[in-house]
Amino acid sequence: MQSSNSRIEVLQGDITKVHVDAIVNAANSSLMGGGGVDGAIHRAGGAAILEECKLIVARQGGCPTGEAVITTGGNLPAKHVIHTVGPVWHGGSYHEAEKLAECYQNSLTLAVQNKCKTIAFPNISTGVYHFPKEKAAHIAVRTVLDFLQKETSIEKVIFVCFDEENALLTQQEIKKTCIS
Ligand code: AR6
Repeated sequence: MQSSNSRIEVLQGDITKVHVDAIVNAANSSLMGGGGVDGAIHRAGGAAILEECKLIVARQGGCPTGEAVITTGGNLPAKHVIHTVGPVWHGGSYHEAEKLAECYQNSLTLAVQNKCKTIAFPNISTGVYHFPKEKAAHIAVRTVLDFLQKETSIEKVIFVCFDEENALLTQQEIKKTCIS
């Protein structure tokens, strides 16, 4: 088996352009779209994504913080979109760290269940939800590496960072967190 570290990489750019089995969306509980990466994914992916989100909402009534649901990728190069809801940062005493880790764990679990081997993540919660970027990068890398150690079916996890700061912080975390 390849080491966990060799199965993760960092790209700076737009997640809607990435060719993978699934991209992850930093959504909100309504699953009805929004700004940031959520808006970009719905714009690029087209109406089919929102249609599936509406069916999910009709079935389960939205998506709680930390959980994840999966839809088609519509017109995106990715086959699927995994929508997860990150925590809003309220200072760190409201289980924000645990909830952010759950976003990564539940998204990866859903990817495995849907036979996705390659998956791309944005820096969940680090935009309008104001999770501190360094803390978020630490949680993201640690959680993904832990998951990959136990789960061999995932071949590649790409952190697609929109801004340079997140790209650098994520790279640094990967270098620090050496698991063979
Ligand atoms: N590709 C990759 N990353 C992106 C892109 C993109 N095209 N666009 C933005 N980002 P945010 P949140 C980065 O605010 O903080 C939405 O309105 C961005 O630079 O999109 O989890 C939802 O509907 C940042 O690093 O998500 C929710 O209401 C990261 O994606 C709320 O925002 C996350 O920023 C969720 O807030």
